[in-house]
Amino acid sequence: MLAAAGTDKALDELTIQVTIKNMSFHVTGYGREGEPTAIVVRNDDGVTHGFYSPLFKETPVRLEGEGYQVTGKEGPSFRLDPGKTMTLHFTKGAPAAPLTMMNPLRRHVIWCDMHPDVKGELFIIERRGG
Ligand SMILES: [Cu+2]
Repeated sequence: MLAAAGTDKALDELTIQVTIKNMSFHVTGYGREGEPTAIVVRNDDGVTHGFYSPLFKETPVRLEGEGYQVTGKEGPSFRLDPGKTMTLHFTKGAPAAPLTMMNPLRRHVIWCDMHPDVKGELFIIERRGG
């Protein structure tokens, strides 16, 4: 969608929902490069899970909620105890030319750094080659 110059209003934060259940990630929603995006992570399992993505190496993340941050050997990771919810706020890249339907949906892997079999993907609409 194109915004007319001078009439920009506050952009709503896009939300990606991640539920961890039965030792797997269930992901809905997507983010968009240059716009504030929130990943809402809920742990429905009976064990503590980790949440890591290489995305967090290049993009600063603000944590809210009941999770906590740890420093893993591959950069910042997060921990979420059973029954808890946390929100990770970030903006990938910078606002620039408007994105269109032609922009690709790029996948970013996510995984639990405590259980190697628990992994999934996030989707973010990005500029080609960006
Ligand atoms: Cu786990």
